[in-house]
Amino acid sequence: MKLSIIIPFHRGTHFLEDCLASIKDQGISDFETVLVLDNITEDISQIIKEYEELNIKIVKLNGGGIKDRNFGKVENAKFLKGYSGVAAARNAGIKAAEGEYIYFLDSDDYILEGSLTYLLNAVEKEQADCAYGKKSYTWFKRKVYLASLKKEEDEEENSENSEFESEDNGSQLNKKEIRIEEELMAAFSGMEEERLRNMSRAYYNLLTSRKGLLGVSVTGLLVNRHFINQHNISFNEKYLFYSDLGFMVQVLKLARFCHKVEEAVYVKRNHNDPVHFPALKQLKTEVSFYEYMESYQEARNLAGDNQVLRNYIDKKFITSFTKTYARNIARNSNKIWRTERFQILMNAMKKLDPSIINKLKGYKRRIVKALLSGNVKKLVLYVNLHLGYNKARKIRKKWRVLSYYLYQHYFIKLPVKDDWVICESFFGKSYSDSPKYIYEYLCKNYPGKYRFIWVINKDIDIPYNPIKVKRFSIRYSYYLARCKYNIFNVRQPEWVKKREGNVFLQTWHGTPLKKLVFDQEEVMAASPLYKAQFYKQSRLWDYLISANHFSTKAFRSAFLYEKEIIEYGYPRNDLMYHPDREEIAADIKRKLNIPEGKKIILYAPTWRDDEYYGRGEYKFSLKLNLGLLKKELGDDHIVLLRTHYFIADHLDTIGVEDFAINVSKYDDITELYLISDILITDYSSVFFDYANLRRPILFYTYDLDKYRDMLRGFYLDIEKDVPGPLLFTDEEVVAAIKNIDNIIVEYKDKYDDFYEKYCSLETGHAAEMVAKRVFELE
Ligand code: C2G
Repeated sequence: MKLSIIIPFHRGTHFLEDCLASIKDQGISDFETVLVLDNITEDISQIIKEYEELNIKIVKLNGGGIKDRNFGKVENAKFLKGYSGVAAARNAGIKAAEGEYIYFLDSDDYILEGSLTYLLNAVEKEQADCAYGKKSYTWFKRKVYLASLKKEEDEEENSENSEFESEDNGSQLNKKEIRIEEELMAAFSGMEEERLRNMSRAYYNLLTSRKGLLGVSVTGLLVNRHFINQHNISFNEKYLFYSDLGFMVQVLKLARFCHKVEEAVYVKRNHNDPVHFPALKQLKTEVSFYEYMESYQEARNLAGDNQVLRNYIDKKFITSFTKTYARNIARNSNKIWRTERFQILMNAMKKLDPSIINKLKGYKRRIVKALLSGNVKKLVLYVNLHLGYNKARKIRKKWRVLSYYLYQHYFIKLPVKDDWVICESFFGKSYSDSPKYIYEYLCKNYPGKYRFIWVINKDIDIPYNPIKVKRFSIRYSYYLARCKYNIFNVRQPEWVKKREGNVFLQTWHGTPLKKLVFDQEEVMAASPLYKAQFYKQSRLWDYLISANHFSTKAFRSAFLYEKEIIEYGYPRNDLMYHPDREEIAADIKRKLNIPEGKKIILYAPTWRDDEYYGRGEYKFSLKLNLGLLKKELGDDHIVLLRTHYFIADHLDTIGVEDFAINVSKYDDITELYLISDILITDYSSVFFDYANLRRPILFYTYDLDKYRDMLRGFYLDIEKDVPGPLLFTDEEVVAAIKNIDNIIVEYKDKYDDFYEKYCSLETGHAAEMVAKRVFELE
């Protein structure tokens, strides 16, 4: 047999499925998949059956490894219970393997098409002992990642400048690689140039990863099994984190040749849910420092007389010290860093070749010298100066850093004001949503009782004359620190602390159709830390509002929220039940210069996770043909275009100015609902709110399959449960509007059921009920 793919598996069947699917797509035949089960709790029988053709060989671990080690205090201890560890799993995998070659793949990662063939061809052709591919990092599941690669490819192809832009960087050596090549050239004099270049790239990849020694990994490595057995190379099972290092050092030291194959891509998938599926590196134990030091010393010994390898390992150690450990010595409140751990680091540093230390410059040199001379005070001083200087540089570049700095060091020490209330809606982008309605209720009914601060980034008038501050300004962090009450409808910044006496009211901003946070597998344009951050931030909320039982249930699972959720309906929906809503609507129409006697269609689509410029800035291209709509409906209709607040693109209404009005900048969408006769949306939560008016709703879902299956997943069966038709073309939209009276009749029963389920808690007094509850008013 040609190949054994070794996969250690502990938990996360959704990861495993992607991993196996990627093997299936390799188009190879003479291989086996050695799946090593390490104390699993999930049922995988169905998956095994489905991937029978992968020739799966199950190996069950029975103890040993790190199973009985004491890791001190561990944040996620439950994940270590009964776990033998990846080192034991890989050793067992090697033992069971029968292939000529071994490939290391982790159950939470996957590989791109053809990777194994490229690697196998390369080792055979070059008679190498091992081969190594490229690594790609993502937090997307496979389907989404492949689609995003395809999109990139298409865009590159379509781009006019592509021939100028797409210089192949893969084949060009960067500065670091050139230096490594030179070093190797000296070490392995006599080796053929081409081979040397490849060898150097393998060293580069395996030993110079950004992530320090922890980043040294066997994943993506194809290695000859006889070579492994002949040299007795194995993983040291006592390590939880650093077992790859020793293994890799032995392979590199003993391999006649290690081939680098650019075409073989190993996709390392970042975990975005450390609460349920932490990656190994997301487990924090008290022993990781000691394990690091031990495995580092062991790796040095294993490198033996191979000076080049040893130098790499030492340089990595210096980086770990200058980047992480020195900082811990200066800033960590645990004294152990300045005593015992300082000593251990000092002793290790003393063993280093002075020529490496002499090459260091500036800050790094100063702190390494301070360590060597055993001077803790000096080291702490240098680190603090360095960090202070960096902070000052950041402040010069970004005011928000200063604002945060003042918050953390000064404002937070001032007393909390019991009658101060800070309100914010959609990151200060508008005066709107539930915070607005709760605020207005309080101002009107309790004049003078509270002092209000509104976070608003633009210059607009707000009734009752609150103090206005811009988000992230210094005044913002001042008030944030001092207000007792905090009302907001999206998450607060991560650095906000909850002070004694603080009351945080999270109103949220919609009944969810699209799956949220922990119910969502991928969080595309957001940071991979999104779920972890969300979890931390939502722990600080005291009250969360929900408009219906359905939302309450969804928030519980999506936010892992256990505190009370108040189900009073949405304050922002009160307006639709206001006794004077007719007059209010007439005023809004006048304000917007809307001609009398025309039917108003509000088009309010949502954003797409995969179309973005940067964080929080999304693209939107209008798929509604305004020219056609104007031609067919223009005599008695007008359209209000309303993009989501994340959308950065401006909609083009040139040529249809008298028919389409862009109301994307209008603050409060509830006021727009009130004046509209028909709503067209897609997957936005706006229809849950609009249904309060019992007016017709159309769904222009031109990209339904992509949105539902690939990007988000829905809580509802959109094809069955929504109170209006799904439309896929402009013609269907036009026809539906012309036929709106029949649609109303057709959807009447469905609409009634929908209203009952999602709107029946609304009384028009949600703001009052929420305010009384949260502010403990009579
Ligand atoms: N919104 C708007 N204009 C749009 C779309 C949305 O003003 N064209 C506002 C509405 O108040 C809506 C809210 O933004 O209720 C949330 O918009 P969604 O499109 O639902 O998207 P998202 O911001 O992802 O909200 O649980 C809430 C949602 O599922 C998440």
